[in-house]
Amino acid sequence: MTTIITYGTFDLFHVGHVRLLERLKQRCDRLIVGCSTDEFNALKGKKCIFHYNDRAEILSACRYVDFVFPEETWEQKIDDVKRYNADIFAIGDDWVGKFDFLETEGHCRVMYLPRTEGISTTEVRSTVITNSL
Ligand code: C2G
Repeated sequence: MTTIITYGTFDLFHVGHVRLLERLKQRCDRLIVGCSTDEFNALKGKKCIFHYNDRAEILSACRYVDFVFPEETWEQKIDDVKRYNADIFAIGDDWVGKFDFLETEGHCRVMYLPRTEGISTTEVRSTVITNSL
């Protein structure tokens, strides 16, 4: 039983998010996702279109995702890895190197997967705004 843990905002859920979750589920038996709360996103300088409850419900409805929990701080990852018995921490390569400490300190393996090019929440947001003018 291999468990992968990942994190993200997942606002305006798009094919880039779907393909990342699909590739992660191909590498494990159980995929657990930490979804950033609105308060934590404010710390990240992000304001979402969909609030936490909606983003978490959308993630839970994705067939690749087995469990969703709130991501409230940068510091909670080590505790989460232990709590959920995660074997692997994985995330898109826009974060490459940022979470290597989880492996070097012996908590779990770390994996960065290539992002899906040509799609992002920021682009979706600006396309919607442009098209509604
Ligand atoms: N992603 C992707 N391809 C895209 C867009 C996003 O593979 N075209 C991946 C990102 O690399 C990330 C996940 O989808 O692994 C979620 O992306 P975001 O919602 O942008 O997450 P972010 O705000 O970067 O939060 O503690 C870590 C943070 O919570 C990550």
